[in-house]
Amino acid sequence: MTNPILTLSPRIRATPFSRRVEIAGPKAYTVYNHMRLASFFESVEADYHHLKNHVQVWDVACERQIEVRGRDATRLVQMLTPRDLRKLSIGQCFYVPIVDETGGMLNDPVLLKLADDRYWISIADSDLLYWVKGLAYGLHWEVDVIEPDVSPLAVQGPKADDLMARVFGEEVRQIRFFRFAPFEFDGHVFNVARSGYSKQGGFEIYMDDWALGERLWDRLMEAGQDLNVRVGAPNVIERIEGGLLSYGSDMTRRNTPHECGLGRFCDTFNAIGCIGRDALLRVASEGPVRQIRGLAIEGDAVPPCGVPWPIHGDEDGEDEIVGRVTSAFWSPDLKTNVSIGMVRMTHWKPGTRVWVELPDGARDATVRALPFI
Ligand code: THG
Repeated sequence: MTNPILTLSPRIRATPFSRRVEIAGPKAYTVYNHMRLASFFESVEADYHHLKNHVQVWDVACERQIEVRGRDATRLVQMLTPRDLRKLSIGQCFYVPIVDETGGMLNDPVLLKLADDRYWISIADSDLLYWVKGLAYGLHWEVDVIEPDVSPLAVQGPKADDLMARVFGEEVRQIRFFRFAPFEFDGHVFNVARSGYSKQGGFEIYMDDWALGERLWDRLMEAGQDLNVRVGAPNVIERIEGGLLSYGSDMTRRNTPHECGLGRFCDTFNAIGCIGRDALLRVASEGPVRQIRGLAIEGDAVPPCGVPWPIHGDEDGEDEIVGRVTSAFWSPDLKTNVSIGMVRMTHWKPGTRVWVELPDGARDATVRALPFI
């Protein structure tokens, strides 16, 4: 690693692609599901422009899979989420809120149905495995819960289809959004989905044999030379503009899916057996009193949002804290600071003027609908 700000140890797990990522020289890493995740390479802004114009390969092995398998697999997975899984078919992905008994968000994974008795839960950054294993054990159901050797590799950007077609064949272009299918690579079969943590389009390859990681990586990089392929990573500017939330930052166990703007992924009434169903039926009928919003923050580029920044607003002539900003960055395309925060109902209407308390002073801001773009 070029800039050893992060002390490495086996506790911060390497991925099948880590040696390749290291050669590319990320300028920062973060830790996600106890695993390395590069933050950016050239600069956050340069990576952003490149992602929007070309194609990038991302080591997102940290999107760990929880495999749920067995006769009671469907029953157990339905217990985890208020989304109605009877509508999920084999070969399909669902973005699913996972909630506890109070309706609090535990994770916001992508769920893949591999077979009637087999699922992958592609998790965000929280230790969901223990919740699911605990339920399976406590219920004595016929189900196995494991973390398999699966490491997603994302190919994102407007040229992703062209690059993927060169490596996996023209048929990859036929994969529809949030669907997946098996594709062959050197005699081995990987699930390939049209999905990913960007709004630029692209795929995720569920690479399930550690030994093939570098070969797959090298093949993509070679095949994409004239497409200007680069190593990349989920980009904070692009994902804020696109309204993609980050679990642990933009939402925690203290938030319901409705507060997170994820009510459209809940069919709580029909999600029979779902943990937190009663709590969610209540909040769904009453409606949340605070909700995720975009905020355009005025002035020069903001510093990194390391701790939530209080949002202040006028309430009957008094200055009150009306929310918190949890993600923020300068957007070169929108020429303002884009941010995501939780905002109280009194101030959540787009266009509302507020001010944000940054570490280096106050900034005027305007509430915006998500996505920005
Ligand atoms: N892909 C996979 N696993 C993941 C992520 C991913 N696990 C961690 C993290 N990302 C989970 N969070 C999200 C957040 C948003 C989306 C996917 C995973 C997403 N949302 C789309 C949107 O909001 O526009 C589409 C949702 C839909 O319409 O169903 O893609 O990225 N494998």
